[in-house]
Amino acid sequence: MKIEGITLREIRMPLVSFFETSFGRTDVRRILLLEMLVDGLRVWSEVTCGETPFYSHETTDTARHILAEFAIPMVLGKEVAQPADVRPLMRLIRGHEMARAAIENALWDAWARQLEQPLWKLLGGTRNEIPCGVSIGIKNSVPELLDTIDRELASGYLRIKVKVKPGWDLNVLEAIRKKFPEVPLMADANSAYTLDDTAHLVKMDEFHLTMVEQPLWYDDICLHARLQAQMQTPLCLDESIHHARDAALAIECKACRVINIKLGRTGGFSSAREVHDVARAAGIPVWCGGMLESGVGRVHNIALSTLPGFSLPGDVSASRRYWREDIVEPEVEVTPRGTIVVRDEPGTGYRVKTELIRRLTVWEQHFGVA
Ligand code: OSB
Ligand code: MG
Repeated sequence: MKIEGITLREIRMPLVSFFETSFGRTDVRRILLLEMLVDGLRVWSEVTCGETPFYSHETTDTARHILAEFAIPMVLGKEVAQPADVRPLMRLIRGHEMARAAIENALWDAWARQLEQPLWKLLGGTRNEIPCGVSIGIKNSVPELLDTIDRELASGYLRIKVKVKPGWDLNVLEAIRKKFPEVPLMADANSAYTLDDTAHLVKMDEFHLTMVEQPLWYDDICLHARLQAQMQTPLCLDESIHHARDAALAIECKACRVINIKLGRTGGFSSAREVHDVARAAGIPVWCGGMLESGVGRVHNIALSTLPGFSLPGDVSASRRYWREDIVEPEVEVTPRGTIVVRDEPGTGYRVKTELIRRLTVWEQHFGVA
């Protein structure tokens, strides 16, 4: 496969409603898309970073810088036999997994289309229908949150994740449990607590949550083990897992009992699959996290979620939860049983709406053959 050209584009897409976490609120997404020309075939991927360096160090602007100045020059004009072979070409880049992931993930789609096979099957996927949950942000009031949960459950979603932070946690979980005693429920803190909050966090045990996600520091693995030893509720790591060796360390020191795998945060399909394999060998269930992706990133998340270890509902939900109009067709839909049926067509199985993307584009930059 020869990488003949790459185009970077930033598109702006307003969310249907704001999304708030312990680190802030997002109303409009600034999404970086990558279009790659491989052996005459055009394929797309999404850089899944946020606008701010509050979830990870990567932002829309740093990803553009790293891709344009470093990653793209390392791969442009190069030939690779398989998508994973692009990783050593970029090995000098430390961190910036989301930027590098966009290059590898585009190649996966190209490879699958060349082989006329569905991407999910090439990855080793074993399920053709994936279970879906929703991630619900911090709202202006508890009644507003309860109404949102009601609506999402009516749409069929199989588990509810709510965002928590000091001041929006035990009170909120208590209100949810009063109205929805049995719903599979979890809480994501995005690193809003420290070990000094242990006694407070242990109180979450009474709400029989399926897990608490990343309560402590974004860059910590093993101090989470001290909290896990005090809590009955399983801990799940998100922010701090970038590679298979992070997963191995977390499992070895008993820092978590579940792992959230994000395709961008782990650096692309091959690294995400390595994290999956380590977790699976240790009997640790995984699920696919989301980054408020457009359809381009979302359909890659669907393919990843077909691997056998993804036994828990992920944050991969329908296009309409985020966008008035998504940039892929068909749009991603969730069945009344709370699942996404995986498409059995070459590549991702979705087409990219290039005309709509052109209208949403705020800048573009071409490298090699345009
Ligand atoms: O921590 O999982 C997270 C969104 C942006 C940044 C971090 C996270 C999230 C979500 C939303 O929880 C998941 C989604 O619906 O895409
Ligand atoms: Mg998270």
